[in-house]
Amino acid sequence: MAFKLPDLNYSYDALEPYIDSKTMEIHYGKHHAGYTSNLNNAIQGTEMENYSINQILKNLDMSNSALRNNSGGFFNHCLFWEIIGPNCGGTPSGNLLNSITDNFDSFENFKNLFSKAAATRFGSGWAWLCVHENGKLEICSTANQDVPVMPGIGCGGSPILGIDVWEHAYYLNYQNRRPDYIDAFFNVINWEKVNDKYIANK
Ligand code: MN3
Repeated sequence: MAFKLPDLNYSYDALEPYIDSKTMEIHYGKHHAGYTSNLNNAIQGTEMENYSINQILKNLDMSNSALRNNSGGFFNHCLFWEIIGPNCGGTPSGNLLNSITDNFDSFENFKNLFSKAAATRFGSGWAWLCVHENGKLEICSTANQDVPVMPGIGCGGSPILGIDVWEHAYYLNYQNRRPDYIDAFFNVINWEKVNDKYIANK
């Protein structure tokens, strides 16, 4: 069963001015579509054709670079489109806010730490907020399309929030100003979705 590019639940221009329409069009329609078809090519004719994306990631042979890059690229972007949206931003509430306060002292401090992880990831990659099974939250970053749940990544738990810091995610609008893009990203985070993921994975 082949993986499919998931529907985007908002229009390309819905996240303006924070994420511009052209970036959305290329990022979703070209980059994510490319990871999806390359993932399907990488698993074709193998037993992984019947695996879920989570099974593929958790059992990954890290030396298989085509599968590593494209299973990660597929999964990471699925999560990314889900946890951002129009009329979002602000601060989390409920269980997630309590947990962020417990783990990082305050939302502001969490925001600083997460932004720093995203700003200091050298080259291409992602910064993450992950939850462990005991409810503990962790901020980390990964290179390229690596996912925290891949074997031996050393960045634990399940990702519930991620920011794509590949240049393709921001360069048209922000050029080399990655910190401005990171600031803007906080205006499109769908905290309700992140809270749902927190509850489902802790
Ligand atoms: Mn991307």
